[in-house]
Amino acid sequence: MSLYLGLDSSTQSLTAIVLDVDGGRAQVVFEASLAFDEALPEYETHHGVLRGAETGVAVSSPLMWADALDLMFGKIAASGLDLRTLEAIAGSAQQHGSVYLNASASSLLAGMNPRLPPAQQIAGGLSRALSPIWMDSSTSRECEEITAAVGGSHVLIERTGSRAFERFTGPQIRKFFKREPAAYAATDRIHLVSSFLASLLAGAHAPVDPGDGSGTNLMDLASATWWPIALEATALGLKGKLPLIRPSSTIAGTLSPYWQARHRLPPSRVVAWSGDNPCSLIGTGLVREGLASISLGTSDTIFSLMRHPNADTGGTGSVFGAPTGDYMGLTCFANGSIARERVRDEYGLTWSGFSEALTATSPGNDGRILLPWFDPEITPPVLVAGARRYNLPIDDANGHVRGVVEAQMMAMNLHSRWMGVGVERIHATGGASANVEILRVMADVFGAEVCQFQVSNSACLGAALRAYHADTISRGNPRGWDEIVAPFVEPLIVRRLHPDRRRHEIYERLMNVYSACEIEALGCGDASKPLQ
Ligand code: ADP
Ligand code: XUL
Repeated sequence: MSLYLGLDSSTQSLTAIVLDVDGGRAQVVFEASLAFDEALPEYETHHGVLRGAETGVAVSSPLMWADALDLMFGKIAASGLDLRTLEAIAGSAQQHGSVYLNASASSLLAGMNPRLPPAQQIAGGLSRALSPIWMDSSTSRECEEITAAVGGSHVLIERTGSRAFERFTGPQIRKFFKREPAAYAATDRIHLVSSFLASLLAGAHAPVDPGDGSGTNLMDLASATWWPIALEATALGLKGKLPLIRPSSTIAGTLSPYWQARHRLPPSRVVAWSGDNPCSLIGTGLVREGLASISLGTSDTIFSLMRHPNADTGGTGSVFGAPTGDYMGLTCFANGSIARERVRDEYGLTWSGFSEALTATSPGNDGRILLPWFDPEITPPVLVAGARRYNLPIDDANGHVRGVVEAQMMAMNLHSRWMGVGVERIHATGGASANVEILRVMADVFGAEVCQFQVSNSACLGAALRAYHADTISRGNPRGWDEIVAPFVEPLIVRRLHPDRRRHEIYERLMNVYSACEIEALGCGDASKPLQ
């Protein structure tokens, strides 16, 4: 019996999954989640986020993430599991967010007192109190500056896999460098959320993996190294402040004496952490081409594995490194669960009322269309928030429920075509994948089979599987990804939804109308021509 721990520090919550692996078989023996707003109210976040006075700013507290780890280890230690066989720990984190540390951080990380919680001990190691996160859309100017300095968007896309996106770490670093030069100069190390939390566990600076490094606009995708031209275009002296980039299976260190003593844990291996989407790729079993996953979390994302980094020259989506050593295409939508919740709350519904409204309305929504851009949107880029309605009265609750879900699914379909994946099967994950009625709309819009999983946090499951995989490598007995994922992820499929041909035809026609509405709302062209 060997135990492997996966942690997922997402926008709103921290989740842990422990796998018990016996021979080739694995089962989930522990799963727990804590929501930041409720578990750590002193940080005053709303859905895990703090909004600044400046439009588009979205930040969160790295100290809150550290305290959440402590609370979670407390739960794991009290679970009754025999943790002496906890071999390895890996993690997943919200992508793009950055944590700024000064030169005292190394010694603070290494010398923490196990009698005290982590946050108060590392607070002095921060050179910036709050971390910008992926929901931040305040860096358009920096995106333009970086794009121009590297020689244009096509160059940035070709080298890094993405155009400059407001939420990506490079533009965020540039804004900090310009606005707070003294604090930038006092910064010794800039971590991603993933590498920061791995560093906290290991008690020493941990590397960034290519999956999360590719969400920075700073990494050369082909060589998985920092790209000097992008570093220069972003901020002075940046190279010396970034962690090393190392493969996802790298052992970053051993669980530090702090965590061992504080929660009576063994010296488990700490595996490099990655982003939540690369981890979800593993947790939904996408180690082969030709499948797609849709994650309905705080953000909605659609992604699939790529053997070759076929970047999106149109600039809609991104190519990231995958934990398998391959690549993954991804398109991200900011108005995911938060938009669904907005509609649910606006009309005083519960999730079951939301599902009933979907059942009570017809595919196509009788011509009612909602563009659910309640917050600034990433895809398509909408910097000034504001929902748009077509034939949809404001007091029409059912119309809004179907409107938000249909718009999200049609947008995902239209804006993932650049990946060139003929989607026959979609693996659905994220909190809202628990909702079968939402998955039914997904199946019908895509005309594809949709698989629902028993574990809705595939990022966390993927992290636990990464811990297992890296451990087999470090023991000199490596197991292939197929061998790790196939026997484990497939049995977790609890439901398969098949598309209805007639409904799919309705959506195929409606998608032209929907994309014309997007074009019209964006004011960017002739609405009679559909988006490609
Ligand atoms: P993240 O990991 O990005 O923080 P999760 O994947 O944990 O988010 O998803 C959390 C979200 O799932 C909640 O904000 C909620 O909106 C949504 N959710 C949970 N249950 C349901 C449901 N039955 N129907 C629709 N959405 C749901
Ligand atoms: C992906 C993205 C989001 C975050 C959410 O590019 O910005 O999916 O990773 O945690």
